Amino acid sequence: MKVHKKVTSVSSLNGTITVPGDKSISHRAIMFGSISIGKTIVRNFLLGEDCLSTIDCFRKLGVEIIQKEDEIEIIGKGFNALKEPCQILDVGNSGTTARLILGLLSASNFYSCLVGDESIAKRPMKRVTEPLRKMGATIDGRENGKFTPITVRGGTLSGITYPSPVASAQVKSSILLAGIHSTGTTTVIEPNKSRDHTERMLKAFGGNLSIDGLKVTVAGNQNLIGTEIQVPGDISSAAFFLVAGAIVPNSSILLKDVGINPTRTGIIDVLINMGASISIFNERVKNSEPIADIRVETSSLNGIEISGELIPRLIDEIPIIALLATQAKGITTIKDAAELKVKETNRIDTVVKELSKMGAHIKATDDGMVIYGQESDLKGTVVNSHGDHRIGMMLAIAACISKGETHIENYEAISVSYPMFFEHLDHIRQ
Ligand code: SPQ
Repeated sequence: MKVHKKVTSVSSLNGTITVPGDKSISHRAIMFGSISIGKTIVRNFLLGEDCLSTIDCFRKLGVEIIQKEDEIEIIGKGFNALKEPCQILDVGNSGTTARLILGLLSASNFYSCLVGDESIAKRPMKRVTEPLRKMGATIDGRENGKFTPITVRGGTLSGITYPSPVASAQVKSSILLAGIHSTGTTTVIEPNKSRDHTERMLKAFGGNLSIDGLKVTVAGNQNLIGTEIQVPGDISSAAFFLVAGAIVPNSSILLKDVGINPTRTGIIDVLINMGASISIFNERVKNSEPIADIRVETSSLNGIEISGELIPRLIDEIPIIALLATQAKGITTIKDAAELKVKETNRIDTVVKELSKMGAHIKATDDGMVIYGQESDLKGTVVNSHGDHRIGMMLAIAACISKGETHIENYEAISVSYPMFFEHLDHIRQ
């Protein structure tokens, strides 16, 4: 057997966890700090591999970034001080780094080349290279800019109005980051609302934008000012323990300081709609991002339909929601989620394949999956994350309610977003 992690069933999960900083916000804090003038301090930064790739890329662009554990200091000298990198920019496994940085590189006054790992090489980049070319960017890449490696010859861009075919925060953010360094105004119109951390952070760094429903507009040639950012706990990491608390018998878990931005809280809506015992309290706002403490207890659950505008609000939580649905009474249907096919893995295929190995009754559809809950008990076996952090964590929680031992191959992928995941699980397991 390859290197694997053994996880056995638990009798209950009890205790308090402070999940690590939000991945989306950590990436953006480095990027905004790097293009602003003055010092930026980022506290509770996520030290996951993806966000470390973002730091590495901006260091290669000449930005001074000092790391003291999870506090990051960025000495910003403004967008125009970014330098032509003499090395290739390697985004590792991070789609967010790749797509957002392409917006900035397109408006730069230099040449750059971007690569990533095997998974990144399969992820669609045309969704950003196409609108950036419309703004005037000179971009080349494998299959004419559809995939990495991608090269960019930066230059002067003009603002555009772009109706995005997908509800994607990465597409929206890439165009807005190019837009604030273009001439004229730039507008992105989404089919459904995706996470709005870029919009909130632009304001925190002194930038201007206007939001009208699904339409976001920024003025060109903006100068940003460094600031202090406190990163909230990542609700996408908390989701694994929210589900664990609901499905493991005799459990009660308190999750502290979790980001509850409404563009990310689809998982809470799903838990409530399925009948979970969950309470949200101590609500407050830091750096224009709302946070709260959340308690979840063992619950009796019912299957539901999950579709439409809810999907972008929980897209990264669908693997763990699929596990949740195996423990609910009746059928859960997930629709309108074809975007799952272009994540770190094809998450429709990997979720169905791995949960089926454990005995779940689950079927893939074109744009989601159907889960027949409570049809059989899950059993431990050899499963595989396929190099996808969210699949790895979902399988570890599945192992907690499965008979016997589960062996998770490629579990190391979890360090992309939650390096302390197994320590936190051990801390509350009984
Ligand atoms: O960064 P990456 O690899 O794309 O990470 C994922 C994840 O599961 O952590 C997606 F696979 O999150 C994306 C998310 O799905 C992070 C993100 C962001 O920070 O803007 C937005 C979402 O992607 P998209 O394509 O819908 O914009």
